[in-house]
Order: sequence, then structure tokens, then C-alpha cells
Amino acid sequence: MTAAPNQAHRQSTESLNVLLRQSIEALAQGGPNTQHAANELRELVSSPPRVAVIGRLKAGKSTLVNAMTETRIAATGSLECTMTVTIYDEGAPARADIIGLDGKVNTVPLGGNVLTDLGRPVDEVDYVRQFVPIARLRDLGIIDTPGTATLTVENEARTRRMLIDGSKDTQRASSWADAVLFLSDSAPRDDERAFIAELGMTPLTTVGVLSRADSFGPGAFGHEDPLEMANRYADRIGEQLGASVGVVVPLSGLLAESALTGRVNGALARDLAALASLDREQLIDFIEFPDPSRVVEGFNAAQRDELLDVMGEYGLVYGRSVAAEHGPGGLLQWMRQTSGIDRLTEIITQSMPYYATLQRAVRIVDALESLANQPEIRDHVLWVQSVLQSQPQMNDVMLYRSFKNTVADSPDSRLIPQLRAVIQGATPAQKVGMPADAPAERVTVTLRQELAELRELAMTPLSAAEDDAREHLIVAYQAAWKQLNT
Ligand SMILES: Nc1nc2c(ncn2[C@@H]2O[C@H](COP(=O)(O)OP(=O)(O)OP(=O)(O)O)[C@@H](O)[C@H]2O)c(=O)[nH]1
Ligand SMILES: [Mg+2]
Repeated sequence: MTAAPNQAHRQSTESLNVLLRQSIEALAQGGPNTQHAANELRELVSSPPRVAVIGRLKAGKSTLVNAMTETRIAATGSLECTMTVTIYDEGAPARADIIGLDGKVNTVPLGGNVLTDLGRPVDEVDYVRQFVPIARLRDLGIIDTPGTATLTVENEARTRRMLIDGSKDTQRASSWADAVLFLSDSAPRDDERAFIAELGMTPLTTVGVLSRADSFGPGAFGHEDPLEMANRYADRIGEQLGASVGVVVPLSGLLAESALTGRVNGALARDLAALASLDREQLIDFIEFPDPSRVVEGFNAAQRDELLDVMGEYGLVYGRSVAAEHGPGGLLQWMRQTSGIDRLTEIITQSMPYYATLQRAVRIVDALESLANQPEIRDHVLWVQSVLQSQPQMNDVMLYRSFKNTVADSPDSRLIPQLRAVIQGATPAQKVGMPADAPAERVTVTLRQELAELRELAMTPLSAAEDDAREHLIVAYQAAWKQLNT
């Protein structure tokens, strides 16, 4: 029986990680000149891949970080604004390393609280790395970033320094991002699209999030459920983002954060249930009156504000009957389902670690290539490269590299969907975009057709990236064909 894609990908992730670690160790054997680069790369491969959360000011990035870690770990709010890039990695005891632009590192213990004091001016800080005992971070670390496309130029500069300039710099390898969640609560702007393109990711490592979907369009008091509207609109945003983003998921980070960080209890569910019988006008009055007890007896303003803080207006309008009928347990379940977090979590935990590992492997291959330009270490690096390239795990890496280059250089290429299917698929059938249970004879016929078309493509003008992709596709289809016919 063939392994399911996720299981196959998990095994590939593990064996690829082992191979990368061995290569870095081999690199370090090349004397003092290779050690410096090797140390930084070793630091990189000793932590799991990481996903960076990016987007405009107040897009809901830190709220999503809290939901994903099921802990209120990042400061959020209309006044709070994320000022430094922060990496969250699994580790104990909970502590934060504050890395200065001068290279100095200050470590402060974290007592389960949000880090508030950096101990030095924020302009002197390069980034912060927090170690927290959260199992979820074992497969994929998270990077929270200051908003881009804002008037706060320094904030955007910090995000760019980390994700764009840093990604080209082997000296900063230990803080590289290997995948991205791009948050936007409306149509993406040109500068955001350009920013995403500069990250050098692929549609498999870039997930779009239509954030704050609970207040989409006219919001909770509009004529239509904003989350349903957001669901329809997400695909349009996907089209606007073009080739660089794989899928766009609508999300209410607020409902997800509240549900997953323990902000919903029996008292809150009872308060919410007390609103179930109000009509629309009464509910608006309840939210707007300085004294809500004029609408619902016994309610004070602090209780009402807490309800709004935890549930948002959407949660009040749409969640109150759920609370009345199903109590706190039912309310929690509804919040998770409605928020969209389950779908996003599935993407992040099931498929993203593998693609992020491929993305990272490509960066390491590129780093070795640039190290090979240094005459004093050239021979040693070439040896490491040749051993690495001869390993079977590298076929997927080189295929992914060619996918990445094709997305960057020829975003409209007809080869992109084919490359994607080959990388995503676990079985020969899936690799040519057919269902896993398609009959072997039909898959063989399709493979033969695809191979013939790829060979013919050699006669047509292709970009260098496409030409390379074509060759890798041929190798992958031939391997699939062999698998079916031996
Ligand atoms: N209604 C609603 N509010 C949200 C949602 N996500 C975040 N917010 C609110 O929006 C405000 C900003 O959220 P943050 O998570 O701090 O946003 P951010 O993108 O990290 O902001 P910066 O770090 O300043 O760029 C907070 O008051 C959140 O409660 C959401 O899904 N729905
Ligand atoms: Mg933030």
C-alpha cells in the first residue's frame, strides 16, 4: 500500500533534515575558513523550519500567532503595535534572547507573560528570539513581524531587514523564514504584491489569509454574514495575488484566539446567552449605550466590554443563540469552526513543514554554491556539494528549486501547475494530477503523453528556468513511470 502524501512527506522531511545536517557537518570539516559559515548553517538546520506572519499594520498578525500557539504570547491590540521581529521556537525554560544590531545578546526569563521590556532601545534591537515550551512549535517555528506598507517606516524596515536582506545573507541563516502567511483584510496593494515576490517563496510556501473576516464588508450588522462574504471573496484575492500565493483562507483571528487561549468560560457563555432574545436594534443599543443595563437587566459596562473584547461584534450577533442552546462547550466548538482556524491549522501542520524544508534545502544549496566562489575553500565546498547532489533525497529539492525559479522568472509558465502536482503528489497518479486511485493503465498513458509533450517543448522558446524545469519534470515522470511498470 502506498503511503498517504502526508506520511510520505513526513518521512521525506526527516530524511532530508538528516542529510542537510550531515552536509553542514561535512562543510565544517574544511578548516577554519568554512567553519564560520558552517556554524550559522548548523544553527539553521538544528531548528525546525519557520513560517513568518506578514501583512499590513493591524492586519491581525499577532492575534493569529496567539491562536496558532494557543497562548497569549504576542502583544496585540489597537494601541499595541509589534515593533520587533520575533521568532518563536520551542524550548524550555521560557526565555527571550534579545539580539542587538551590535551582535550582543541579552537573555531574559519569561514567566508566561508577554515580553514588554526589551532592556534597550528598540532601534538597537535586530530581532528577538523567544523559546517557549509549546509542542506545536516543534514542527514549525513562527516569526511575528511588524506591519509592512505602513507609515511607520522603521517598522517596515525591520521586517525587510529580516525577511528580504537577511535571506540573501548566509551570516543570518539561523533566522531565515522558510514559509509565509500573508494576512490582508482587503484587496492586496501593489507594494504588498511586490513584497511577496521579493521573498522568493513559492505557492506551496505562501498561504494567503483573508484576515478579520468577521468584520468583512459591512460587518456583523450588515445584511449578510461577513464570514460567508469573505469566503466568496477569498478566491478573488487569490486571483489578485497571482502565481505567488497558493491558497487564500478566510479567518477570524479574534474568534480563534479567544477560543484557543482559554478566554471562553461558563460566565462569559451565560452573559452571551442573555443576549439571545434581543432584536437587531436592541443589540446595537446594548453595544452603544454607556449603560447596557438599560437594555439587559443586570449588565454593567465592564461585562459588556469584556464580551466585545473576547467575541467581537460578530461573536455577539451570531454566537449568542449558540451560547443559549449549546452552552460554553458548544460555543467553543462553534468559534473554532466558524473562525476558519481549523483549516489554516491543517495546512500549517500537515503540508507546510515539508514544503518549508524543501525551501530551506534550496537556500542551503544556493549558499553552498556561493561559498564555492571563495577560492580558499572552493575544493572542499565542491566536494560537499557533489556528495549532497548524489543523494536521492535531493531529487525533490532540485525539482522544488526549479519550481521556485520558474515562479520567479516565468510566473505565467504552463509548467507551474505540473511542477506543483509533481511536488505535492505522493503517488504516480497524483504526480500527474490524477486521483490516487486512478487505474495504473490510465496513469501510464497520461505519463507517456506528458513526456511526449515535454520533449516537444524543447523546440519552443523557453526561459532558462523553464528549460531546467522541463528537464526535472521529465526525470520525475520517468521515475513515476518506472514505479508503475516494474
Ligand atoms: N474583529 C476582529 N478583530 C481582530 C481580528 N484579529 C485581530 N483583531 C483586532 O485587531 C487589532 C490588531 O490586532 P493585532 O493582532 O495586534 O494586529 P497586528 O497585525 O499584529 O498589528 P501590528 O503588529 O501593529 O502590525 C486588535 O485589537 C485585535 O483584537 C479579527 O479576526 N477580528
Ligand atoms: Mg503585531
